[in-house]
Amino acid sequence: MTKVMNVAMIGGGFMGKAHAMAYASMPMFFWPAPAIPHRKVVVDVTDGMAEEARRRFGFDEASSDWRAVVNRPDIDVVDICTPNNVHAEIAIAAAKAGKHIICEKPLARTVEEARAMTEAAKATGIIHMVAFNYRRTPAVALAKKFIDEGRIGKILNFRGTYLQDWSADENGPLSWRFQKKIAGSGAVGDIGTHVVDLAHYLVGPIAEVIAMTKTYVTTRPIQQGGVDKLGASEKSADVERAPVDVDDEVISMLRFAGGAVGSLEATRNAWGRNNFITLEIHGTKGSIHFNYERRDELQVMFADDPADARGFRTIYTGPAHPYGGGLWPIPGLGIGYSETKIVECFDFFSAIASGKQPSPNFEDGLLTELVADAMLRSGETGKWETVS
Ligand code: SOE
Repeated sequence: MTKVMNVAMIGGGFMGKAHAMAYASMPMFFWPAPAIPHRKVVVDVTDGMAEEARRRFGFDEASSDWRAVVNRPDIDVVDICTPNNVHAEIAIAAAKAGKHIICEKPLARTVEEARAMTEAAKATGIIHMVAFNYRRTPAVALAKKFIDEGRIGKILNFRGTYLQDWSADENGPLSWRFQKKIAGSGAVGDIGTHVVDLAHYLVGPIAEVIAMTKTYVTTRPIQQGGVDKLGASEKSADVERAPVDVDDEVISMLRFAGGAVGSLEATRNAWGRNNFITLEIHGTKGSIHFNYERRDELQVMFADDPADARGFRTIYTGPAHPYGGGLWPIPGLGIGYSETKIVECFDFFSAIASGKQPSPNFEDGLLTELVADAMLRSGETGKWETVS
């Protein structure tokens, strides 16, 4: 009989929605499931918010006391879907209580916090994972398969972008994502780390970076209410403004430990770009291109194709590709954000069932944090910074 595991989800916002949906759906896609996640308790800031999240996301219980919840003997998994400032405190408490942990990205605000979380997790032998979901897109996993099989040869160059526009309007509110004490950094931590995670997954560790960081919107209207307001909601030109103390953009060059070179750009201020995660990877025997806005597709060029047939081909992911057995039976039916979260959930519970750490785990999250930190340092010094 497939084991039922009780989940305590801390945070009932946008990410809470994505994770709750994945808990409900994962066994419907991947059957037999590695475990059945049971939505036991959801925690939010107030009792009222927690109760609303309970009803909406289908949990048995609601609470506003995460400390009590992570120490409950009937909880198997702690899921951290909060803003970044409480990741470390919750994860360390959950690790000490012996709970398996899935934590939203970025792992932490700083390298110090990420290191403390990693040490706590390793000390108690729990399974731990960071929710960098984009590597769970079947087309990205297919790119990884081609690279691992040597189909595009030795990797020479990686180009990664993550462009959005939800913060381009200067009257968008000063949410926690623009406050260093809560977020740690801006575009670097929020979305640049997704690209770093993809670069680590596909190419290998980044050893050195040089980066420019820039803040375009230096003050924003003070946010009314505590909810994470992404994008268009409640823009206001006539409320008091307060300073933004994080970056709006990062542009970085990369040197990989394995010899490849690369670049990364990330901003949430690029009008017209919604979730524009692009990867282009050149190897000695071919190239790969991926754009998340067309996430069913992987474009691949194999240099050993006959000269008159050379060019990028488009592969629509489906049953023949990674995770295809669990997802939809025909290519092109449509992979979405939800599917990436369902696959992430499957990989997390598979890791618990097998007792083997998944990737990215907290150690991988710490490595990503080290790269982000080097980019932020380089943004100040203007020099190449070693990832250490
Ligand atoms: C905002 O930039 C955000 O919600 C990120 O925090 C997520 O990680 C990304 O997947 C979608 O956009």
